[in-house]
Amino acid sequence: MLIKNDDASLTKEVTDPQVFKARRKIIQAAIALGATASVSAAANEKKAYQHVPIGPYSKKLQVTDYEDAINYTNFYEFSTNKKDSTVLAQALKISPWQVLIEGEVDKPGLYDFEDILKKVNLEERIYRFRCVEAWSMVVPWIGFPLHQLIKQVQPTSRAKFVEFTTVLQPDVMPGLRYSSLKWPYTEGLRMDEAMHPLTLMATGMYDEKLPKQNGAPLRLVVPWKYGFKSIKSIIKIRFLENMPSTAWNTSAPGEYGFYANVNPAVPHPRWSQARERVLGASIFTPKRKTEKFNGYGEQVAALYSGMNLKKYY
Ligand SMILES: Nc1nc2c(c(=O)[nH]1)N[C@H]1C(S)=C(S)[C@@H](COP(=O)(O)O)O[C@H]1N2
Ligand SMILES: [Mo]
Repeated sequence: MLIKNDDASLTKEVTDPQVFKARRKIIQAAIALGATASVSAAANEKKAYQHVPIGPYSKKLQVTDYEDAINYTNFYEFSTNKKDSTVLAQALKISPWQVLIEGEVDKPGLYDFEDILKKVNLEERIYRFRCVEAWSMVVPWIGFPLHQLIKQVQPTSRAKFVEFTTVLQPDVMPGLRYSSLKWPYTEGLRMDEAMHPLTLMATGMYDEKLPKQNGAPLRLVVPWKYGFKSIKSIIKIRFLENMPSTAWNTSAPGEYGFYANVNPAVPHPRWSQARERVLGASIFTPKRKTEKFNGYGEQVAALYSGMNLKKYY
C-alpha cells in the first residue's frame, strides 16, 4: 500500500498503515493455525480498531464491527432491504471493470480500473458515516482522494460539477425492476467538493477489497454528507457546466437535496435529523447527537460560506 499524501494534516490522525499491515499479518498467521487461534485474532482485530481518531478529526469513536458494516447495506439496485442487498450483491460482476470519463475534460476515455489504481496512492481513512435514515457508523476505508484522479484527466475551465453513475446489470439486479429510484443511480458534486481532500474514492474497507454490497470495485465516500451521496460501483464520471440531476433528487426533490450536507438543524420532512443511532450499539445506548457536517465542519464549512443551508439542503 503506497502512502503519499500532499496534505500532511490528513495523514497524521489516521491509523498508521504499517501498524495496520502488521496486524493483518498476525491475523492471517493465526488463521493458518486454526480456528482457536482465529477467534483470538478476531478479538485482536477488534481491539486494534477501538476508539481511534476519526480522520482529520480529534474525537475518538469506536469503529463499527466489520460484520455490521457489511451486513447492513443500502444498495437499491439489488434490494431496498438492508440484509437482502448484501446477499444479492454477491452476483455483481466486477471484473473486468472500466470507468468512462467524459464531458468537460481534456482527457476523456474509457479507463481500466486496474490502470486507474496504478496512478493513484491508496491510503486508509477512518471516517464517520451518517445515513439519512438516522443511523451512523465508523468505517476504515481504503481509497484515494478523488482529486488525484480529477487532476490527471484535466477538467476544462467550464467544468463546475461532477456526475457519477452506477453500473447497470439487469440480469443480477432485481431491484431495477422497481421504480424505487430512477435508474441508473446517479449522484453529483460541485467541483470544489469533488476536489476537497476529504472526498475519497474507496476501493476497500477494513484492509480488505471493497465487498460487493458496499460498492465494489469503486465507490465514492463523502464523509460530511448523508450516505446517499456516496454512490457505489461507479462506471462513469462526467464533468459538467451545470448541476446534474441525481437519482434521489429526481425521485423525491422535497426530501433529498443536491447538497445533502449532514445538518442536525434541518430535519428531513418526515423525521428529525438531530440524533443518530450508532450501528451495532446496544439498544440501551442512547442515540448520539448528530453534528453539523457530520463533525467535519472545520475542514468543509468554508465551501458553503454565504449559502443558506436550509434552502440548499
Ligand atoms: N448505486 C448505489 N449507491 C448507493 C446506494 C444505492 O442504493 N445504490 N445507496 C446509498 C445510500 S442511501 C447509503 S446510506 C450508502 C450506504 O453505504 P453502505 O451500504 O456501504 O453502508 O450507499 C449509497 N450509495
Ligand atoms: Mo442512506
